[in-house]
Amino acid sequence: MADLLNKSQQLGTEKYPRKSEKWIQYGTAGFRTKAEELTHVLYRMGILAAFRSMQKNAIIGVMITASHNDEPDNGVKLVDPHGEMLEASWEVIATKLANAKNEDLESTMSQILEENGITIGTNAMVYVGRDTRPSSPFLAQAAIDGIKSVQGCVTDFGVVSTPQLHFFVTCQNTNKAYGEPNEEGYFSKISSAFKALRGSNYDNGSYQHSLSLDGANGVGALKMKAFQEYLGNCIEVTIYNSGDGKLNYQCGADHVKVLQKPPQNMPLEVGTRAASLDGDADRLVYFYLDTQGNFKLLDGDKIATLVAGYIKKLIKESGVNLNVGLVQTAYANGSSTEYINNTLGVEVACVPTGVKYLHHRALEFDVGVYFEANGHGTVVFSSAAMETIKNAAADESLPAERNAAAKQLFLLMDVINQTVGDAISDLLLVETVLHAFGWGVAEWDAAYTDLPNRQMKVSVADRNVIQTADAERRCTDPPGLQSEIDSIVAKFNKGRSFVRPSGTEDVVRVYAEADSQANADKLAHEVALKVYELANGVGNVPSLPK
Ligand code: 16G
Ligand code: MG
Repeated sequence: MADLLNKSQQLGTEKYPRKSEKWIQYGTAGFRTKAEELTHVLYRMGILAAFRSMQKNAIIGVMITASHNDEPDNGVKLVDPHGEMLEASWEVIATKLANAKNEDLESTMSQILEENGITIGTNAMVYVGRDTRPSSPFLAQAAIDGIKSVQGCVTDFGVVSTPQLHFFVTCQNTNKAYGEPNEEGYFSKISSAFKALRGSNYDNGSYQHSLSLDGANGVGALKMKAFQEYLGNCIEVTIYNSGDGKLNYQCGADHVKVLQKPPQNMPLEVGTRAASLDGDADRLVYFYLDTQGNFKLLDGDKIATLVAGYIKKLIKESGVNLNVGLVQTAYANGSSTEYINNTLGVEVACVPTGVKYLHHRALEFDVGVYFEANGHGTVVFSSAAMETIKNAAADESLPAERNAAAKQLFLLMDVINQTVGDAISDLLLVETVLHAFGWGVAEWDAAYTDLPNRQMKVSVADRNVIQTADAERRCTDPPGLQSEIDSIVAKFNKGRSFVRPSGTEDVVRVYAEADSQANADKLAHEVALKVYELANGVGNVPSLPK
């Protein structure tokens, strides 16, 4: 073993050395920074994925992507056996391995093996996937070399969306009970359920089976194109920003959500239903121009409420006894939470930002719908719920209406990629619900009106001086900041604001909502100034958003 680790260190030092002392941390979405600073990290994460696979005796995934970030950035995250994010205790181990000095690589590896009771040589199998960034192939090779250096086996899926990789990992680790671990398996599972739900009437009421899609010039555009072969003509998706331009540049779900404006290169006519994916296709937002030509955004909150409402209806109609819960973060628009409580009558939970928190909380419900306002989310069904739905769908002795609703629920489970938020699967889910309700985009939007809101960033000397509690809704440190925020908020009608350190960028984020856009801007600005003052702001003093 010593010999093997020694050779692995040698290859690491020669081919993928750590070139600077710069500290790097496994954050909310793995490691993410300039691609050129990541080669040693990728090699080491290959090693770590193999170790994790040996420990769990299961397939582990390595996804190379920086999601919605610009092209010079890249990143890597590990996918655990059930398709979920890497366990928190291993994030610490990942950070330690990534930052080990070149000459300490071998000893750090030995220590990880020993502390986690891992015997090297046990079969390790790692699935590797990457997004379309120019830096991704080289980084993927570094990861593959890392895996092989400790005798792990690799399946390289090439360019795939993040949720596809999660899907493949889950399929293989469930002995294919969840599906076939390849692209064909993914496309055919989702598309056959989608087509069966749609039937032969592609349009219904105000719903028309065509939409415009902004592919963010990323992997989602490629995969949607390939998907169209399977979907046939039951839905017409016109793809813009389909890969000729720069990844995420002036387009993509993050751009649309944060700037609240349409992507470039997409003609938008009044009433046309349009959607944006992000760079690795795990986020989705919708938008349209209303009859006055105003840009209207339908974000993750709108998707969550639409989907939860539909699932609740089907559960009721089928007569199965299952509870539905909805999980949000502090970023959820206040109007959405009010609508869920007062109109939908669905239990709602709030958790800190980051997919792992939402996913785990959602698993506590029979049927858990989770979405971040930024458009990342999915629906998870407990095994008992899946069994109940399956039985009701197969039970022909049920009254026809109940059985039909159960059959729809059963099919709906296959449209959904339960392993993680998946923009393409979510898009087909939204389209299914709109089709079933006979709704156009305006009817969907009419459920509730978002409170105007604003997000700002503040640069501070050390963002970790901001500590939060209560699912990031309150700030416990630095002392006095929360009471200042409280008194600012109190001046605004329907005001709400919170601050939190970003998990992906070196900034503090400020969120504010109020009764008008001008007030939301003003509230965000006043809070940003307080953060700057009390948390050691650096650089320019925050200015009022334009
Ligand atoms: C990451 C998270 C996303 C979260 C975002 C917040 C995962 C896979 N992704 O992209 O869920 O919304 O970070 O970023 O967990 P921030 O901490 O910079 O605001
Ligand atoms: Mg993403």
